[in-house]
Amino acid sequence: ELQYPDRLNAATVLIDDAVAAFGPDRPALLAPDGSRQSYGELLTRANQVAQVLTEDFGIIPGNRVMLRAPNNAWLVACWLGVLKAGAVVVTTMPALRAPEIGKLATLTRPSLMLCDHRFLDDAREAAGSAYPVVAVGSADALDLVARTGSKSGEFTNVETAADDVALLGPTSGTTGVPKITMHFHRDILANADTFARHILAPTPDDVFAGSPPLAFTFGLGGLVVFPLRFGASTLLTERTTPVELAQYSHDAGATILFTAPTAYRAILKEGKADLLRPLRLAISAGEHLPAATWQQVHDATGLSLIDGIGSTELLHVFISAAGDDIRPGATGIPVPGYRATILDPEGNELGPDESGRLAVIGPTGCRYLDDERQHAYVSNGWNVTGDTFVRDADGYFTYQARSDNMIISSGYNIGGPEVEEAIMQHDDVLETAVVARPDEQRGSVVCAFVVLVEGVAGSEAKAKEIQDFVKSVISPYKYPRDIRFVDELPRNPSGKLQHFKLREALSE
Ligand code: 3SK
Repeated sequence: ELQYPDRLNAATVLIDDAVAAFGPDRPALLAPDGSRQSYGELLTRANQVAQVLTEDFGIIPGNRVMLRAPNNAWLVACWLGVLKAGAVVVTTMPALRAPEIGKLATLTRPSLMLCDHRFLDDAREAAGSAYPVVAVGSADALDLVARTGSKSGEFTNVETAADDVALLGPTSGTTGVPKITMHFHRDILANADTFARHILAPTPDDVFAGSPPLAFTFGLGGLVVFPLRFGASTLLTERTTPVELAQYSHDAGATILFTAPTAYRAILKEGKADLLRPLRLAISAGEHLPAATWQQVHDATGLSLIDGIGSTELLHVFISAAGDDIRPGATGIPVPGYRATILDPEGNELGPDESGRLAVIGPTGCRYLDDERQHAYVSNGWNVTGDTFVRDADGYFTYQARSDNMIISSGYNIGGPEVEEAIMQHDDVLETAVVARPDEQRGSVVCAFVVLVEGVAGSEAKAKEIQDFVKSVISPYKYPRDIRFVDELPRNPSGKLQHFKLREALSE
């Protein structure tokens, strides 16, 4: 069981205590251009941000501060500075447009926003006169960077309670209707002390790297909280392609990489597997990892991808496996500190090999801000996810589908991801998403949206070829009767596929 003191400020542990434990000169933040910031420099900058917030803007404990920036050193300093001041971080993706930011502001009521100067237009439009928006990195005198320059860098952190709220993390999940998750100071450390400690076992010599935005708790954990908790370094890259990410990680000497299965596939398809070889660990999450992708990465690099499922509701990964415990195709077993089970629609626990809703209990469980959907998500203490899983007799959990993506066709239950996995094995396919298309005769039919690799054209003959291929890989009744070639698939700002948009497109 995790034990934290009653008075706990996560920023004190992650930066002030880290400087004391690992020394001010250790590299903390790396950039692709080779520049670096030490733990001591990051502490000074975070203190200066806390001074600006409290002295210039009157931020008091409990106030909410929205952050909007790509993954860079300023965003980390702002994130720590807000926590130091006892205020609450509200994360927002840089990709959001004014109406989306406005929706989040209505739900979270920020007192201030710190926004990268390249994203100011939408931020200011959304804020109107409701709260100030302070630019980060524009050469004007009111800019955060200029303001911090006049501060001493000395700050006494607010002694928050371990279960004071530290973070409001919006999640649109895959449905598009935002919910705001609340996380305490102790939650922020808990994922480092469960998933990171037990599965990754980082040391100060590790260099973390990855693609997820820090506004997504997958990125916040993997690229900020875990490295700082263990005195390691982290490479922060603003928008990159998967191959650029692999190149920068390679050049920076990264040892632990966090990204999604799609990115691993893209790196392999571009013939850049060599760049991944020096890694100590490669983590795949944010999306289902097909066994075929695991195998391709293993064959090309020798790496055994660590799969993981997490959620914004539980902050980070709660089922995973490492080393000899990895079983390709299965996500893994509950991370120490978490329990998981499978529930039927009435909430009864199911036995081995029965598929149902994945439910989880652990130290970081879900609290939505002021949202009726809390009652549906947390039931009898279980966090009931939106995913269908099956658990085998050894306790391994294997993904079946999003619970809203089980396709019932002529009485057969077909998991969309199983069909996606089969289609993905076709050499000409870059990406696919499979959904149910309503059908009078069969109830539903399997419909696949397919992105082909560059240079291959979609045609009836290509569709037939893919259908025949799928029939040779999985039970023929599961093949996609309807194949539609598209240029890209809809994804939410954290990169998750939005199957619901494809279903909507089919019903239009
Ligand atoms: O699996 C996910 O989508 C996830 C969500 C939030 C944090 C971490 C992860 C892996």
